[in-house]
Amino acid sequence: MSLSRRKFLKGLATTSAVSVIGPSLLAQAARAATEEASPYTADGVWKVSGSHWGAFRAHIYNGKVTEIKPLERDKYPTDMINGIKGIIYSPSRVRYPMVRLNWLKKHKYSGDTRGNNRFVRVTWDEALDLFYQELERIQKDYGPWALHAGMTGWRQTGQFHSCGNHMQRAVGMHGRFMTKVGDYSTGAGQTILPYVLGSTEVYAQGTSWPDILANSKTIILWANDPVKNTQVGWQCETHDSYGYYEQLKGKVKKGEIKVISIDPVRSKTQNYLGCDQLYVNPQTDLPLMLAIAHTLYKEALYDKKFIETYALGFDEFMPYVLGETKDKMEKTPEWAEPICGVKADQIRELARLMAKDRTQLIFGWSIQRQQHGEQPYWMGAVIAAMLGQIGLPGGGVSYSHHYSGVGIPPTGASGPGGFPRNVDEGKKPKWDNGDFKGYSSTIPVARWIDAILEPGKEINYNGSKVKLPETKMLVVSGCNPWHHHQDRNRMKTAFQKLQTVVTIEFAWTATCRFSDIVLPACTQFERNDIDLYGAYSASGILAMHKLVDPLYQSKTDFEIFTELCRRFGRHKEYTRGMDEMEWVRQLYDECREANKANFEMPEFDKFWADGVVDFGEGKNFVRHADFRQDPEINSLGTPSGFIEIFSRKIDRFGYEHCQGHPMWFEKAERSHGGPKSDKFPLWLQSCHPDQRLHSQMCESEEYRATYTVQGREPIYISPEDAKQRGISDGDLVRVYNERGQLLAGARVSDDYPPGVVRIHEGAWYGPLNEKLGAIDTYGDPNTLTMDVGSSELAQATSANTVVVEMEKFEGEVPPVTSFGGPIYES
Ligand code: PGD
Ligand code: PGD
Ligand code: 6MO
Repeated sequence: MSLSRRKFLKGLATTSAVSVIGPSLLAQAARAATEEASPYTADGVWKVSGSHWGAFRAHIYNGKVTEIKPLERDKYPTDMINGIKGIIYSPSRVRYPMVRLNWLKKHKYSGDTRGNNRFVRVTWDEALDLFYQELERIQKDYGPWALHAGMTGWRQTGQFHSCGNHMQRAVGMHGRFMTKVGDYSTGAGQTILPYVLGSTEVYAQGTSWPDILANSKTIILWANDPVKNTQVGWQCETHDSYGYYEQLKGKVKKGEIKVISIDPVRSKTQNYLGCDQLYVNPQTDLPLMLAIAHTLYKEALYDKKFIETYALGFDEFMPYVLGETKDKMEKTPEWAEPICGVKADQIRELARLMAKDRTQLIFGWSIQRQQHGEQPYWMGAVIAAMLGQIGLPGGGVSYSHHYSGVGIPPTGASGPGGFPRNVDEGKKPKWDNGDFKGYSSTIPVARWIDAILEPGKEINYNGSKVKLPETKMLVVSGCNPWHHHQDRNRMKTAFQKLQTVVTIEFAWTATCRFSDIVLPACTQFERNDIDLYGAYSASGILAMHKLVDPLYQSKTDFEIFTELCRRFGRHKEYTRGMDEMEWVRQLYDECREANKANFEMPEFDKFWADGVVDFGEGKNFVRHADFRQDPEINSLGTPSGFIEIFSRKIDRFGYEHCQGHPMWFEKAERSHGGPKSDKFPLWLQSCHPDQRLHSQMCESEEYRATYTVQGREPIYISPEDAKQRGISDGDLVRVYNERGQLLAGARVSDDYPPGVVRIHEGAWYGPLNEKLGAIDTYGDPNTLTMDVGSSELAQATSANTVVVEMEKFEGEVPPVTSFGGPIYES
């Protein structure tokens, strides 16, 4: 690299479309070959399909799914396959188009009763007419700023029916709307890391497991539970990662690789691997990390040459660590010990171990879903830069190995495209009004409740100002905001202000309860589709055969929005004149064309009949190897092209809680002696569920019964904390803080240390009634979480910054109100 450029930069641095499988040639071909390729019983048929939980064969008899079993190729299927049938046949299915009683009868929006769950059944035509009239009214009386149709989430798999695309294309053909930037998963990480490493990293391919297994001597799983979290994938999951976990387990046992899980909780992965745990107080990883950096520096264990060649800003950062700037505290292990709860000597040992040999840092995402969540990710990159192993096989830092098969050697094949999300090129919405009246048309995703409550407020976001638009109407599809957002009582207050909420759903979630118009979508198991098999590995292409016809009066999202578009004469444009199977075939044919130079793919009919195209083994990949090889030619996407330990750009934003380099900031709430812990001594972590995908599958009755306690969501608690409160395993408990209260069932477990409790996110909210403060009868952790942005930079969710207290529940036990759908009125 040219010295002059480096010096220069250093200076700067500082209704069912296809109802019954008819006698079409296609369906006949599919049936014949599926029967051939799979065990066939005389009294039914087996069909191949796939899901977030993996690929499977489903047995259908008499129009009903009777059994689901993993596809033979899946060697490590998840237990959650057993919950799928219960999604289709859930008592909580949305059966008919429904309109909220008070909204319909009073038609003054009646926000005060929103959430009372009293609904009137209407016809499809009535429901769609109302939906259309409301869109018209909002665009006419207000403008695009008053409509929020931007939220997206974990829609079920399948590239054609990807429901957020359908909703946004159709609503977008009618008029513009406010949308969002970022997501709940990695909002802080994906915003900070482009400044530091030049890409989001969280959604990037990571070093392949064979390289890690062959080269790493130490693996640090930092706030990471991959054995739990790779059970699901954004596209149909192969579960091939588990083969590598198995090998890792063998190497841990033989002492060939040391794995340390830095986590307050003994995770599923730790229990599986039999690896070490380094306990850390919740939300205090930053002090631990700063003390590691201090040790590496003081003991001259860091790679000076790497820092000089590949990074900028070390000289601006180290004075903070050494206590020469800002808070004037030297970040010694002794300084860190009382905050993070790790003994100073242990911190030193850890730093030495990391520097001794090849070390791979692998972060999970939970620690960036907390206040100042940008900081641990930035600091992780700084430690990795100090260790000097970025770009080496089995070294450096990863932020993605627990996600969707990252680390399985990728084949490089192209996956099928999807149904278009946008209005076609050259076309304009019916209401062609782009005037947002000075409001921002895009807001950070987690700030949408702020927009309802404080319209016109200007907030900082990633170097710019965002003026929150006054939302009057929401359209929700493929996500469950009354699961995913924080602080239910605050949400209740906000929803009272809304005029109209339309939700398109197959499960009667709390979001439906707080809506005005609910349209019954069918599940993915009631439609034909196509998917990539293995989101990051691109292992193959999967046919998703419709198992049964849409139940009750449900329709595919495609059909629902075709009918909406018909109301303003744009249905032909919306569908492009194609039906479901024509779309699926086209997506396959385009994919086949894109792959033709490198991968053989059969003609569509054969693929559809076989169920899977397998692209074979992938090739190993080492993250950042090209940058290491030549940082000039393969510069990073950061402003300087180097790793930015100090970011001049961020520094210039002048933010309080995200400054020019990583720093420790105290949280608004923290256990173990932190703020508010005197009143609420327990940290509530709302990790991702072992037996659900967020809120999906909570409606699966029999499966839910395998983990609930007295019909409630479990709260995991340490034996010490349980004893102190007179709580026994299996007791019903009330969990509370200043924001809310909920009922849950106690599970006392040694995996949890004192001061830490867990309720998995996605537990269905079941308020006793729609009033503020009403107890949640099932155990949704977001009844208690705090709704503040991570910092001025990312404005991401801070779901994991929350403390609570709990007690054994005495008194009359209210029934669970979460499940079973609405109260039908006439
Ligand atoms: P899901 O439960 O998957 O959660 O939030 P998200 O909203 O994505 O909701 C998807 C909804 O879409 C379900 O209700 C499902 O029935 C519906 N749906 C699925 N497929 C279709 C379809 O084809 N058509 C239609 N019409 N509907 C469909 C997830 C979000 O939650 C995420 S990703 C994260 S990382 C966050 N995590 C946490 C956390 O760790 N802790 C807390 N406290 N809160 C969180 N919230 C966030
Ligand atoms: P979590 O389970 O919330 O997973 O992936 P993410 O990595 O966010 O947390 C992982 C670990 O972080 C836990 O063991 C927890 O104890 C630890 N942890 C939490 N806070 C701290 C802390 O302050 N310090 C330290 N050191 N450790 C901490 C989530 C990812 O999972 C996402 S975003 C999605 S959308 C997917 N969701 C699911 C799902 O819903 N269900 C399953 N089974 N799998 C999923 N995979 C994906
Ligand atoms: Mo997520």
